[in-house]
Amino acid sequence: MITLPSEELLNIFRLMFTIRRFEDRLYQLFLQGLVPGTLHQYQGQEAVAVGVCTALHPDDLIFSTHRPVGHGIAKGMALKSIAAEIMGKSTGCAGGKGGQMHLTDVSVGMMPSNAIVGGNIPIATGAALGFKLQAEQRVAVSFFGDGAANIGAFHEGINLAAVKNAPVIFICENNQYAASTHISLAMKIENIADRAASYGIPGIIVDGMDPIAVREESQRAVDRARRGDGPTLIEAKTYRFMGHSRGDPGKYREQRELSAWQSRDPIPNFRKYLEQGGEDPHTLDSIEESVQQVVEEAVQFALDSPPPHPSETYAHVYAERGG
Ligand SMILES: Cc1ncc(C[n+]2csc(CCOP(=O)(O)OP(=O)(O)O)c2C)c(N)n1
Ligand SMILES: [Mg+2]
Repeated sequence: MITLPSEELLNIFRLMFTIRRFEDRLYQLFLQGLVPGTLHQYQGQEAVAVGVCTALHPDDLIFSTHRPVGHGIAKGMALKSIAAEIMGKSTGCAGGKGGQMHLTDVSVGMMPSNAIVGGNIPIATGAALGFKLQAEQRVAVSFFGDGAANIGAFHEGINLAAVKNAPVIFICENNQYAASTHISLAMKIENIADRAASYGIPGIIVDGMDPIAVREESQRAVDRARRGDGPTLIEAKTYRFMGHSRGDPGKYREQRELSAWQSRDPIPNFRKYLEQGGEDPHTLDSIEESVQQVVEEAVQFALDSPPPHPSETYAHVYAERGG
């Protein structure tokens, strides 16, 4: 088990708590009719985004999915720009025209998230190949779900990364379901990480409810990629506490199953772990309070922002000729 300085442990706690609080607040806003479109929420999976992203440098790139809020926050996106985007406001990261599935801030390494299941796997591989060809010490990370592991792009992207020793880390967040389909109905093997053997790269299984375990395995994979030893496939076993998207009542899963995973909630459990390790509960309380404030400020900013101007409708659709 790695030992991290107290400052880093508190940062992990702060980031996970921020994701949870922000997602819960977005849900309320959705119920108030203030979120156009739908939401794909990340509650339950926070330890994965935070464990991975705290192992990265600011100029490393991450590639996310239709469920990108946790990844964006963990990589350092400003909550204001996420809140405004999700509420369709002109101050959002995509000018309010992308919505919840299209979050980006290239300045912090959050590449535009991609709602095509499995779509970012070859793209992250391409970015990593670019780093290698330009002899840059950066790495790329592709986040995707268990459902994406059955898409053709998974095979093509990982195989190419493997043969080219590209500095990329593939993070499969196995939350057991692709929409309403349980993983056992979609594949005959239990562990997606086993597929790494067929590409000749390491395949690692990690407890996706434990941020330190995720951090440790991610660090190993990042170090390996930076050394020039190629990609790793990490399968994080996790669970989403909410439905697939906001219209999903989740009738395909048993309350018993949900409760069992909720008892492994990474946030209260990590708080307990920190307190047992001697962290002052008042410090943790004040982190929670300050996060709450930052979330409210972001929401207020989004509420106060104007929608995109109609004259912007066709802006950013085509590149300028010669531009
Ligand atoms: C290529 C493609 N097929 C289908 C969809 C519709 N779709 C959106 S999310 C999703 C399920 C994805 O499951 P998984 O990869 O496990 O990610 P999770 O939602 O569990 O995070 C589907 C089928 C899509 N966006 N892209
Ligand atoms: Mg899934």
